[in-house]
Amino acid sequence: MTSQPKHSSFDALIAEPNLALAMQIASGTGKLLLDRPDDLGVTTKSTATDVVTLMDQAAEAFIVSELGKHRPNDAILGEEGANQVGTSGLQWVIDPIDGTVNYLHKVPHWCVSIGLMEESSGLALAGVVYVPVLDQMYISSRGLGAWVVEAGVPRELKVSGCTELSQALMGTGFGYSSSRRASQARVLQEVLPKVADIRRLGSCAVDLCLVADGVLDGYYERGVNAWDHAAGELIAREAGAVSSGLFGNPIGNDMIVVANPAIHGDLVAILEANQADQD
Ligand code: LIP
Repeated sequence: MTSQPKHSSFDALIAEPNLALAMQIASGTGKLLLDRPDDLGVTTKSTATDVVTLMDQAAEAFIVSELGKHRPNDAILGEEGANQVGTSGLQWVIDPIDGTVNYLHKVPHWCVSIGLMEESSGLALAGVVYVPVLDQMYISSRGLGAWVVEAGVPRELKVSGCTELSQALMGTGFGYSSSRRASQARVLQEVLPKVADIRRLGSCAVDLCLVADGVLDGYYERGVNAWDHAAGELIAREAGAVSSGLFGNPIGNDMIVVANPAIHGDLVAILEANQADQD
């Protein structure tokens, strides 16, 4: 279980070269994605509801090419298949569109997510989550706090002060297979009566940034991948959130629970009591 509340200077944060590069690439990717063709070339991946568009692929190709120009020795892992080995010990973990279903349906909550990890430890070093439709750039670098830049104006991020789970607005998400969704519905049935309300906004990375901003009090989900949470989880922790899996496990595909420190333990307890890390 990790948490690291920090206070930071925005100037020190954006002077960090890896973060500055990630911001520049995320901004360029956002521009590319806002210029939508009429035909998005939709196909499916793991199930009939797991969609991918030509724009996911074009955006990933753009990010990989930009990283290749500026950081040729770093490894890259991307949702749409990028898997490059590096020699620097650093790995970029990218999701060109987190919230592809929202992108397809023109719901604004989709983003470009770019995280930088230390390969040996798996520690997140920097993260950018850019929401192009809302022009919100959420950023963090390890130890330097978390900020959002909205239409050019920076603001430091801080988790909510909610102290009662019964008052908490909780984010979650659902997987793409019916069997996974059935078990997530079972868990939801137990969580929903114990919180103020639930939001399913459709992007893990955006949900994590909303926890960082105190808009959501917490977020949990089973089945998300490294590219979904690499950047957002760092941003949430640097804004004061606590992050963990269940039963003492680290965050991962089985479960991610990220919430303000006052409610994280109670949320974990409900999820553990309902074995939410299993189908
Ligand atoms: C999606 C998430 C969403 C989650 C889905 C999926 P994609 O990512 O961010 O919140 O519930 O299971 O992982 O497929 O849009 O990149």
